[in-house]
Amino acid sequence: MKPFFSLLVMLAVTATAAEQKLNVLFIASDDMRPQLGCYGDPLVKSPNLDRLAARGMVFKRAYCQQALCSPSRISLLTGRHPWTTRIYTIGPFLRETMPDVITLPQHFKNNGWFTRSLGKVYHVGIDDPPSWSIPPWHSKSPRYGPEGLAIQQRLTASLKASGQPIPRKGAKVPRGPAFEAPDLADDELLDGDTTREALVAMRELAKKPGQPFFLAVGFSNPHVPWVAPKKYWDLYNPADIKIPGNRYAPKNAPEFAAKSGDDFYWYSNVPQDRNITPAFGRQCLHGYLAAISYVDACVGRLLAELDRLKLREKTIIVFWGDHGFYMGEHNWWGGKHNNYEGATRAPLIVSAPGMKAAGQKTDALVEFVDIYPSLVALCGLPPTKGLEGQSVVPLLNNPKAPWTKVAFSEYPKGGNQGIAMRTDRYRYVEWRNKQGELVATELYEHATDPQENANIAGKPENAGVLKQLAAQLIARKPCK
Ligand SMILES: [Ca+2]
Repeated sequence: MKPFFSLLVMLAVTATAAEQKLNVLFIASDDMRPQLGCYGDPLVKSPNLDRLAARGMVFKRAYCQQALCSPSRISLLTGRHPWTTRIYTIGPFLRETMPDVITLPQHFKNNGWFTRSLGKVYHVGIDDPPSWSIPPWHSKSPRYGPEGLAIQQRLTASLKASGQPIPRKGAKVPRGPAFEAPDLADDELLDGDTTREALVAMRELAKKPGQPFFLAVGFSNPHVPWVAPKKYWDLYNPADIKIPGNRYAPKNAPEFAAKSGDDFYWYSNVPQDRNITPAFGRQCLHGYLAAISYVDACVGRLLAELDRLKLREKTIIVFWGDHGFYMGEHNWWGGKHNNYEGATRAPLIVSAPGMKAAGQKTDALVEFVDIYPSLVALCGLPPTKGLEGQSVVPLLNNPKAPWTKVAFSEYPKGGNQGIAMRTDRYRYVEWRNKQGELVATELYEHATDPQENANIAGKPENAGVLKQLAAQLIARKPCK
């Protein structure tokens, strides 16, 4: 073949490959448990996420690898469990423990995709510049409406007047109330403004059809404070909102393990004696639901713009929440920070052009580390080393495809390290001290106790199953 002709052939092949490259719209929400219409919740109003579910796959049993923002996100975005990332707290940058890791967006970037981050994708302030083609964008709009801002300003002024420094993290940061219903337009608050900027970004990207993109958009709701424009509060009748019945810790659970975090009690209107009355609890739930509906509306605008720009058939959409959340179950309010079902199970919806099982749901147990290899497979990227998950593409085509995975989550608590393993039937948790000695085990049987109200690890009749689960946990291995 003559060199000129061979160049033409090469250009044609490259052009075809470029046309086939799928975009990724990667949408994160913060502290959103799977309380959505498409997950069977009767009260919440989530029409847009339900529409996404109708053209995608709902993963009914998807688990984060640690129920805390930054460790969960770093695990998902590197495709590695926390036992490999070694990041269990909010603070470390991922390069501190994994200097040469290739993150999910970085792998796309290295293969010619334009990668962008808007809002909370990595934990704010703990980002990873090599992941993105241009620096991450963050809105300057407030999380609070006028009431919350006034309280924050008052607290800040009184600290200044007394000559004290203004703390930037922890319990003493000047905070407003746990919820607020300002009568504002969506875009006057943080998540609406992030959406507005994401629409601008999408329009820019649509002008370059040969340039595939990985656009990550992260929302801060429904993380406390639950601040959503009043119209989202008005979607709910307070009389319909019920607080959970099991407001007690799981029976026979280790005391150090059966706890949530303290951060909810840092907000200005939360009773400092931690006595959350049913009336206050209902207000909190109302706020949480409103915050979910606000995120839902933001997602709806992203999806509508994708349609308007005729990008839907060329774009994979992944929606995920970074971990689960307790709203009064076990008397954990504003609760994550543990190894239980409610803290580790989170929403995951995937819509991919050409998937055969669009509109269906799967019971397969999947982990958030599975997202990275799934997107690699869907976009035909070359393999990258060290991924610990498994592609869910077979499930996108058949929700009952053969699937043998179990889901692991981790949490350090009380000086011990807990590894939870969710199997089809059980949640099994091992707690080991710094010397690696087993100090406690937990076992919950989901067919009879879906709320995990009683640890049955100590029952003699469970000795056999405990032994079997212990062997399975110890034998855990990365998939590849
Ligand atoms: Ca979070």
